[in-house]
Amino acid sequence: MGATGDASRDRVTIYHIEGRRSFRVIWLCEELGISYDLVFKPGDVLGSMVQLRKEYPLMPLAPTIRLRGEFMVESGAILDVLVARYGKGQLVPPVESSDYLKHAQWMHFAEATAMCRMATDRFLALATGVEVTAVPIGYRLGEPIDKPALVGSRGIFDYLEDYLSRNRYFGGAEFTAADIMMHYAVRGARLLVWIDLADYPKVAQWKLTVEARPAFARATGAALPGGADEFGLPLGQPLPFSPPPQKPAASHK
Ligand SMILES: N[C@@H](CCC(=O)N[C@@H](CS)C(=O)NCC(=O)O)C(=O)O
Repeated sequence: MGATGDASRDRVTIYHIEGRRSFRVIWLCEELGISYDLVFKPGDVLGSMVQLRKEYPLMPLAPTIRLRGEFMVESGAILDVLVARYGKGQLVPPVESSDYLKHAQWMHFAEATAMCRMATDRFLALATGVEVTAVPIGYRLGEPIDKPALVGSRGIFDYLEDYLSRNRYFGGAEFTAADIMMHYAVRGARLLVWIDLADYPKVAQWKLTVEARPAFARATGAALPGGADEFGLPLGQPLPFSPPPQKPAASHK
């Protein structure tokens, strides 16, 4: 199936909040050379949220886009539409390939399982007043399989590490939109559930690889004009959650 949209004629309006999921859409547009306009208030996360509510009060989520006069939410669906319409076969494996199954899985896993389960762990911690590392840990790879446990944040990262020990990208052999979807979940895990990528070297290496892409740098410049902190959030803005404690510096005898 070829692309049908005209990326030189269409412009995507992206309602953006700095450090939030709208970064995915900006990064994808930079990868594919899609023209876009950003609507947000630089340096003012709350102001950007209020502006978004005024523009699309029905479901004011970041990202929201407007394309040919229509509003749309859900980052994974937005990426699918932009890739199908303007990608000319880029950022998605051929439908008949085995990589297409991987790509499709991770396109959905990023929100439906990774972000969902990590947010569940965080909200459980907030509701019970304990540190996020004190909530029940859930199922982990390598544990006895007859032990009843739901999948939690660390089980997710065990799975990512296992997958990336056998595959270069979440898209399979090549970088795809699934890597853009998963990047937000991986980067957010440090603040959301205090996952330390030092424990997941394959995931850490993949993150470095995708962040080295020129389109990632261009997207970061556009999405976070005042600079980003270690969590990918705008510098100088209040953090939404308490950050992980600093590890004591290694002592050298
Ligand atoms: N599954 C949605 C999640 C969108 C979402 O929750 N975005 C956050 C920012 S990262 C938001 O708009 N939060 C405001 C709210 O929850 O009201 C997606 O992937 O687009």
